[in-house]
Amino acid sequence: MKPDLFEAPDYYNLDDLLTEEHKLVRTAARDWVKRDVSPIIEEAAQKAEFPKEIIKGLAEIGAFGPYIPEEYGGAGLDQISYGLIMQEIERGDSGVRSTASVQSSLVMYPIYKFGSETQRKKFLPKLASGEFMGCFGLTEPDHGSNPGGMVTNFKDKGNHYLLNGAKMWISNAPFADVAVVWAKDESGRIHGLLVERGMEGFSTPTTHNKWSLRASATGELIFDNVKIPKENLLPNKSGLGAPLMCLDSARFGIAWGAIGAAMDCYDTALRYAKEREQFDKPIGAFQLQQKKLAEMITEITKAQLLAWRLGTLRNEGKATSSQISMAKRNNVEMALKIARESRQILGGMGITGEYSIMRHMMNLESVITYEGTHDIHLLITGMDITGLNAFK
Ligand code: TGC
Ligand code: FAD
Repeated sequence: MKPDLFEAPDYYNLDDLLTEEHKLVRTAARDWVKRDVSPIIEEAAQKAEFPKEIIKGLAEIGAFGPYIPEEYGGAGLDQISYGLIMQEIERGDSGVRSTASVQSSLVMYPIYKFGSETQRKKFLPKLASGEFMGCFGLTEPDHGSNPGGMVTNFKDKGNHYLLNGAKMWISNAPFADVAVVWAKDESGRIHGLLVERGMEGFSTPTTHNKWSLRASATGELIFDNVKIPKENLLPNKSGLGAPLMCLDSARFGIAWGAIGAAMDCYDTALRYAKEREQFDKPIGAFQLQQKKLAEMITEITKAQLLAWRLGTLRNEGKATSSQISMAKRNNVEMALKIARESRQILGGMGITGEYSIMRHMMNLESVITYEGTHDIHLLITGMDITGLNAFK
């Protein structure tokens, strides 16, 4: 793979909207990605292996629990810092950002928000340092967009719960030490359970043959009469709203992360267009290529503004779920379109692993599907503006 020459575009001087702390956090993440991710990520993706050696670095840049309070090992940062970290990581690879999203928003967040003090103290510091890795089991083979229909369930056996069922498409599952699993009790109410590796009847087979997110490990979670200690139930919230609150936080991170992937594609294509000559001049001198590049930077700038504003709303506790859906949907589609256009600017070179673009493009096919598909987010916006529910 070519050396990482990335220079971040900032067409509207959005850096002026950031604090010194935001910039420091971003610089640390950006430098780490250049030093520790870019040199190894293409080979990891080609081999379809999660590069475990980056876990320590992810913890050091604050990517595990950026907004979780420091007393639990988190970085105690605001939402814009969280977004900037996700942006920088996904600039390197969406699969690496997935690992961080899951650990932070889908594992640490529910333990922090819905867990007991004992659960927080037991798990959060270890998750923040990367000593423990976590995963989040909501999706099932027959219940993806409609998680409320889940069939995974647990029964109260007096001194423990008995868990049965299966989850699929679970990021980090193959190596996770703890899984936050959503399952129905005997009355059909959804609860979160902490399922630990080594519990009898619990297995995590790896999902193979992915053409997308190849550097992220995906797997299933199988529960065959797993005895769950009662203290492993998250006590402070039940119902589908609990996992959906986690998804709000992760979707916010994706809205920022996708900008990173888009920036990397644009920056690569811009450099290539200025260097590559055909018909005795740089291809960037042709109006058709300029149109592509000019539209890309326009869309990136709009996405940056959307993400920044959403971050300020999140900091004030005012962002709605449908605002988050709009940003996730818009920014991921924007990134995917930019990846496809950038790929064309590189001609044949664009399909090789010499450049990051094709990897970003394939990764983004998962990003536009997980955490709520492109269609689902559109319907969430539709429901919000019309007051009419298309899901029921
Ligand atoms: P509905 O009846 O509308 O709602 C059920 C309850 O939840 C409340 N609620 C929310 N609460 C918090 N945040 C939100 N965003 C919420 N949305 C709804 C709602 O008020 C209600 O509460 P209550 O008290 O009345 O019970 O639910 P529904 O069954 O009609 O479904 C709505 C729908 C379709 C929007 C929802 O199911 C959905 O978002 N589906 C998409 C599923 C999804 O995103 N799955 C993601 C799986 S995890 C993943 O992909 C991780 S990838 C990680 C990585 O690698 O980065
Ligand atoms: P389906 O729900 O079957 O959807 C298929 C198609 O139908 C889509 O185009 C969808 O938009 C459309 N559709 C569905 N319902 C409607 C409707 N009402 N109106 C119109 N169109 C509709 N899940 C987890 O729980 N944890 C994880 O860590 C996780 N990681 C993932 C990692 C990867 C790489 C992938 C690919 C997925 C991951 N997921 C995870 C699962 C992901 O959230 C689901 O794939 C996603 O929610 C869609 O569910 P589905 O694949 O079952 O598609």
